[in-house]
Amino acid sequence: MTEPTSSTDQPSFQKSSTVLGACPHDCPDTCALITTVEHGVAVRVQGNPAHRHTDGALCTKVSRYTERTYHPERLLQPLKRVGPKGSGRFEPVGWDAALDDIAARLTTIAARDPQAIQPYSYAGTMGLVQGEGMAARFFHRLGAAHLERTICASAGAEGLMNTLGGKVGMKVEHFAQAKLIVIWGSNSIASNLHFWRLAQQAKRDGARLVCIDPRRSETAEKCHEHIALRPGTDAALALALMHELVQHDWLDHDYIEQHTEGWALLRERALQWPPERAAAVCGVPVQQITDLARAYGTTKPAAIRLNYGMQRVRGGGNAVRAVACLPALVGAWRHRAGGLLLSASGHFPVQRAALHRPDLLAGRTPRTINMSTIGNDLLRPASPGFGPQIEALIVYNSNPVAVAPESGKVVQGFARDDLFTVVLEHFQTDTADYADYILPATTQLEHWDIHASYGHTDVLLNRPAIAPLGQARTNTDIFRALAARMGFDDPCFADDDLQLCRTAFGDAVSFETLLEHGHATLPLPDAPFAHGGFPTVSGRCTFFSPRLAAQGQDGLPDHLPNFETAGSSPHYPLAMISPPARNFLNSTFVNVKSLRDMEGEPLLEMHADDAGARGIQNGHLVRVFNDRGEYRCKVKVSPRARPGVVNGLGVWWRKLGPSGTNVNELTSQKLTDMGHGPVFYDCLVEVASLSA
Ligand SMILES: Nc1nc2c(c(=O)[nH]1)N[C@H]1C(S)=C(S)[C@@H](COP(=O)(O)OP(=O)(O)OC[C@H]3O[C@@H](n4cnc5c(=O)[nH]c(N)nc54)[C@H](O)[C@@H]3O)O[C@H]1N2
Ligand SMILES: Nc1nc2c(c(=O)[nH]1)N[C@H]1C(S)=C(S)[C@@H](COP(=O)(O)OP(=O)(O)OC[C@H]3O[C@@H](n4cnc5c(=O)[nH]c(N)nc54)[C@H](O)[C@@H]3O)O[C@H]1N2
Ligand SMILES: [Mo]
Repeated sequence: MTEPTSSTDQPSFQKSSTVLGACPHDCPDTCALITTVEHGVAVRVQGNPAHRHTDGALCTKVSRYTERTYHPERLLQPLKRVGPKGSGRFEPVGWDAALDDIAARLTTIAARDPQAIQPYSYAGTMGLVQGEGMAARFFHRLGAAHLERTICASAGAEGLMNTLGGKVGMKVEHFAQAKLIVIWGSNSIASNLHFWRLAQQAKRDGARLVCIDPRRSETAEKCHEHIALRPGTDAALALALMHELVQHDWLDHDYIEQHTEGWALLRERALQWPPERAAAVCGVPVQQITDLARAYGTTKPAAIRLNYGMQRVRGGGNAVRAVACLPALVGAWRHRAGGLLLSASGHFPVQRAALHRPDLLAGRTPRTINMSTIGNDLLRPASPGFGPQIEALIVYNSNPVAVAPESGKVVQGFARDDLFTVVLEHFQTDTADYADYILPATTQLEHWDIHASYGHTDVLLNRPAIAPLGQARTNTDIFRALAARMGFDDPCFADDDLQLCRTAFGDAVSFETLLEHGHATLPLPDAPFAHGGFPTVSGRCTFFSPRLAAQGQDGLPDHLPNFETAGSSPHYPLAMISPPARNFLNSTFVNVKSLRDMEGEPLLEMHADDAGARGIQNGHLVRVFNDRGEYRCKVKVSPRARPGVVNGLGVWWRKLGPSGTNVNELTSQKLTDMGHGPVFYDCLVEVASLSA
């Protein structure tokens, strides 16, 4: 592993001590951690009370981090496949033998065409170092194919980019002073707990909370109002709100005049969306729309917490655009507790070029593969348009066999005998089952890292609390070792992890502050757009986007119906969404027993009317199916599901489900209107009882 550079940076193995860290998980909260270590063993992980966003509190998942770290099934030595792909049969192998063989295989493929080598990674850790820190340098030097990292947020990111100019917005702490909070496509209690604490504070101070979500989530039931719209109809709702703002003149004309562009055109579009039209599309009462419009038009300050749940549909980018126009119309940005937050990550001055070293490409421009269509792309033969067949896959920080859409295809691709697959992991996941080599990686308690956040605006440093378990090595060290074996001698491959931490923000953040406190706050204005100054080309909030128009797209936001809308298929009448389970994080933590026990088993929530019509009773084992595949689980007849929509929660490990599949057996590889994102929540199914 990488040696810490000075004795003060050594993890303490002797006595009881506490170590400052950061939660690595893909969650907007990016908490500051304090790990208590006794005799080299991490005994407790707690939230840091000195970090205002964490405020001493952790979610249930991460407060059990030691259970995950010391899990008896943790991978502690390199493994080589001995059974057929997918059988999960491996034998231990030494690091040198594994790395020599992997380097030799990659060298042979690269001699033909390095683009046949595909990295595949996402946000198993959000750390800038163990994420792409050394990996990007390795793959750039190699000339491997690029990966378009679309699986989560790219539609919304493009929507924001084309409206506000980037992933920027309100500072989360100011939500506590808002008088109206619209929680839009977010189950904050499950996925953004520290924001929910702020919303609670606002509620105690008299704020009204409105939740817009097809599911009656844990969050929706605690808000004053829940608007349970059909999946993929958010743009229609937003346009109807604009209609009402115009009709009642609840507009901030001065703000619109000075700080926006395209209002005349957007006004015309909005006037095509009377509440009655939107109500029919969204499947909600007209009055809910008019009431929300009145509240939004007349309450100051009004804040919108948008989340990615509403952009996993065909029109996801347009929907984010429509919602992101609202604060400018009422001048909500004037107040620090007004405006909108989807992601704050654009505020961070990450020194990507210094960290990732794209210059190592030396003029080469490898092809790009979209991670959301990995199923199709693994099965694609060589062709002039596509380039070479994918011959090798290096997976780290991701579990694509469980999380990528249309798993039937993904599994078929991973099962290819002529594909060489290496998986860097903590556990033998569904993906690891298909590897030729599994390499054991360190967890956050065992390595250095540095973190931005997408839900607040602080930088966090993570120190290693304990030595790597077993033979586990850091992601960075594994890529360094491969680089050495492949003769990559650029000095950047010698950078250790502490140097990479320093490189990530350069001089933009005081590293001394981070070393001392574990966190540092970016110097940002409280109300970033009170006087306009959006990071768009014009500096204005772009209602009409010249950029989109130049791409031949609609320059205005519009409602784009789902690919798979209820009523469009005689065979599959139910819309299925598959939002996160509270006690899992995507597919991470599914194998932690205490958390899995809390979730119970894979469940499909179904409204009583839909269940009754199919003779399904609570607890029945059912088949959920469409033309792409089939998934078996138990039904929970529940008012959390609206009529016509079923909720298949969480991303379970396939091998822990009753039929060895999960919800992604049913989702499609179609892509969103912007950002080439997946459409997990744009999916029709039918459900049949297996218990009757
Ligand atoms: N506990 C936990 N926390 C998590 C995660 C997790 O898996 N578990 N995942 C993390 C990740 S990767 C991300 S990207 C973030 C954010 O992840 P998100 O996917 O935004 O997760 P949620 O906040 O649960 O919001 C999803 C909500 O959107 C609703 N929804 C589904 N379709 C629609 C729609 O068409 N319109 C509207 N208005 N709502 C819709 C769902 O019912 C759900 O309640 O959360 C992170 N935090
Ligand atoms: N049906 C459906 N599918 C979905 C979603 C949905 O809502 N519905 N949500 C989507 C979203 S928002 C996202 S972000 C994706 C998430 O997809 P992924 O980013 O693949 O997330 P995880 O499933 O959590 O898998 C991350 C893996 O990384 C590993 N890991 C963690 N830290 C490290 C490390 O330091 N080193 C190494 N080598 N490995 C590490 C973990 O053990 C874990 O197995 O899933 C998507 N899939
Ligand atoms: Mo995500």
